[in-house]
Amino acid sequence: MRNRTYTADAEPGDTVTVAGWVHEIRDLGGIAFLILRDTTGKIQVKFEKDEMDDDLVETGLGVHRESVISVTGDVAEEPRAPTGVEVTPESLDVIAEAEAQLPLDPSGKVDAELSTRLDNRTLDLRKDEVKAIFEIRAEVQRAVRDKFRDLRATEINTPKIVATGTEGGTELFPITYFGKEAFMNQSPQLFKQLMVGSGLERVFEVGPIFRAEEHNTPRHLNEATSIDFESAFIDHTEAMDVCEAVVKAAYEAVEENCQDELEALGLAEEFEAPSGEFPRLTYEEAIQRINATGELDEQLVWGDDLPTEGEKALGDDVGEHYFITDWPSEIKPFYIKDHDDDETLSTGFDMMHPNMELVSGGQREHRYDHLVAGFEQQGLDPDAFEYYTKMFKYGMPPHAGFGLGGERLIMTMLGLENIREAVLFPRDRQRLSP
Ligand code: ATP
Ligand code: AMO
Repeated sequence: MRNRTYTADAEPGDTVTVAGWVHEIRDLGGIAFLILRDTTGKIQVKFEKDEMDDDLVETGLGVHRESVISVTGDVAEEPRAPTGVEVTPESLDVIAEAEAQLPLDPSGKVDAELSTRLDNRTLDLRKDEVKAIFEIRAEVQRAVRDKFRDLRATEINTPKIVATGTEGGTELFPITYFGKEAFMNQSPQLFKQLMVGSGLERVFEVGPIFRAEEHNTPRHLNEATSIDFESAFIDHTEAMDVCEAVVKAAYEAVEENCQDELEALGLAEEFEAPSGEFPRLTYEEAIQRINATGELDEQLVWGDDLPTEGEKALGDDVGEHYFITDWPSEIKPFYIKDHDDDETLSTGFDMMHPNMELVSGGQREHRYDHLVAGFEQQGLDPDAFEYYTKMFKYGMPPHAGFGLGGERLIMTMLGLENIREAVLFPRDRQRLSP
């Protein structure tokens, strides 16, 4: 529609054609109002029954809620109208009539279960507070990309159909690839590493990862968005600096550019970008602090992974984003480098929101012999990874990086109770469609 005007741009004195959805019809007798909604907002359309064409009034007031219409008419100031202006229609077209019964109520007056909402995402995203999540998600992705670009990183796209897994053998989705076994990629890990040895040196990717997680939790997806970064000639502490800067940039962009969306979510008052440096705790300090909270039935010992309740207890204790560094080597993957002066200690790190883990990263093992030995130690066949390991023989610089869970970032930023709220069409054990 070339001549369409967004409702937010309709100024008093203009003659406009506005198009959108019938949000509400209020018939007061002699006068009636239709509220038309588009992506920019809402506008009131006024019907004065005695003064207007009967057909026009009948069509306008007879149309079902959520039908798509266009209205052409003059815009005038009207203090009693919800947005201070209204349109007096000269013509009205019903472009796509909606059925009278809707599977969910986009006005939000009637609450719907999350599963009903996810089955009807089109209608669900007609609600301001739901649409706001995805406007914010888009702004976060823009801000993250801008930040990486400022840091001279090149955006890459790595394959999602792969021959090998990297993040533990049990969480792969197998597929058939022209008769061969293949998998959906769990992480761009090996590919992003291969690119730091290329002429690009510093890369990032925002893309899907696939994990056959068996458990059904509010913070796991089977298809998630990973925000990955990898750079030559930096160590794990510099990767942490980048990680912190990227997360802060995302918050700051939302604070600066998404006030309407925060308002729609009821967060305008409380939303605050993190300031100050994120504390960096060692794994050893972390387990001591968790044990000191007394929240766990059993005390943690060196070598234990942090259980969810442990992460929660520590998060409550720290009360802000923080890093956990110096993990035991045995619980970090083969591609993470150990400290030079202590083989039992890894350079791997996690970045935590008080409620959950957001990031894993570390300095990588770039020495060919050590890398191959690491595969063997983890029970992986180095031959299957030859496409990766061989590049470490031709000049692989020291490098470090991280993976940040995109949906977890949005979820924790907006205080969403379920990670599925941050995905248009989530994939979980029960949900493969839509
Ligand atoms: P008017 O003379 O301005 O058309 P009115 O006071 O004679 O309005 P009605 O026409 O019956 O009364 O309107 C019914 C209700 O609708 C009243 O409460 C009025 O305040 C409200 N109303 C009238 N016009 C508008 C408008 N353009 N926008 C919002 N509310 C309106
Ligand atoms: P990791 O496996 O810890 O590390 O993943 C990185 C981050 O991705 C998010 N994430 C998930 N989010 C939702 N649902 C899931 N099933 C899911 N799995 C992971 C989390 C997590 O912190 N290759 C390393 C990263 C690196 O070292 O660069 C990796 O994938 O927020």
